[in-house]
Amino acid sequence: MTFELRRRQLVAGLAVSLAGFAGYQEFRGNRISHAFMDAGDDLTRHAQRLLMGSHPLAREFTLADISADFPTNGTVLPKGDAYQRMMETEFADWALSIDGLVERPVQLSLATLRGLPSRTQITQHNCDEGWSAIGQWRGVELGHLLTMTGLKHDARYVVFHCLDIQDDGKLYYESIDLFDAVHPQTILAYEMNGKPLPVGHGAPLRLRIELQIGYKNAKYVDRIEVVDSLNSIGDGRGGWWEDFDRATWYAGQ
Ligand SMILES: Nc1nc2c(c(=O)[nH]1)N[C@H]1C(S)=C(S)[C@@H](COP(=O)(O)O)O[C@H]1N2
Ligand SMILES: [Mo]
Repeated sequence: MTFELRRRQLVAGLAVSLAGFAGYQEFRGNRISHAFMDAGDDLTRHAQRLLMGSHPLAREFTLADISADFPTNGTVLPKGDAYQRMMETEFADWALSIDGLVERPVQLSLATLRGLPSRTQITQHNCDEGWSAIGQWRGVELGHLLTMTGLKHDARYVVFHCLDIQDDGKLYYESIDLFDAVHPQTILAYEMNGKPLPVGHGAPLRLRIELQIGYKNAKYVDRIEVVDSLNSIGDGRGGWWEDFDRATWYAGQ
């Protein structure tokens, strides 16, 4: 039996034994239907959290491993004049807002973000539609930004609001818990493969969350909101894909 198989069995076993406690914790205050839909998802996550303890890193690659052709997926050009104008001015008037349950809300220009300490990582992106690609990302650690703003005591989730409207007329968004928010490879990237982040890949700023799959990596992020519950964001399932297609909220890989 491979290590991976044994690990999966252990996780599954733990998930069952945690059902009473973790289930209660997670589902208090959530809608019942969501609780049932996401039960397996949440239990796996709780079990993984217990097993991990600290912060394992996603595998990082070398420059030679970078994919010659990294596909784009989902939105590749946000609709509307506002984004068009931002492109023309190279996002000079764009700013990232960080608000919600933070002590010091901020607005950060692209120049300011570029001036902050940065992290560069070469990682593999896995889209659940069945493709993977390796790219190099440079950006600011979300943990660094949240240290700047401070967190209020009831802060629990971080929501990434994006500026692209999907075909159902709703804005793309995603969310993660604080555990993933302070993971060292969770960055807001403004550079890909050594160049400014291309429009197709989410310019001027996108989330890279390397322990989760494709759709969690929100592109075109212009607002980060810290909340205590996801119930009142969108349809309450934690992300556009989660609302639209019942994708799992915790997409750890
Ligand atoms: N704002 C926004 N973020 C998004 C999407 C999107 O349509 N809009 N698509 C998601 C999906 S399904 C994937 S696989 C990745 C694709 O990122 P890429 O275009 O850089 O390959 O972005 C994710 N983030
Ligand atoms: Mo995806």
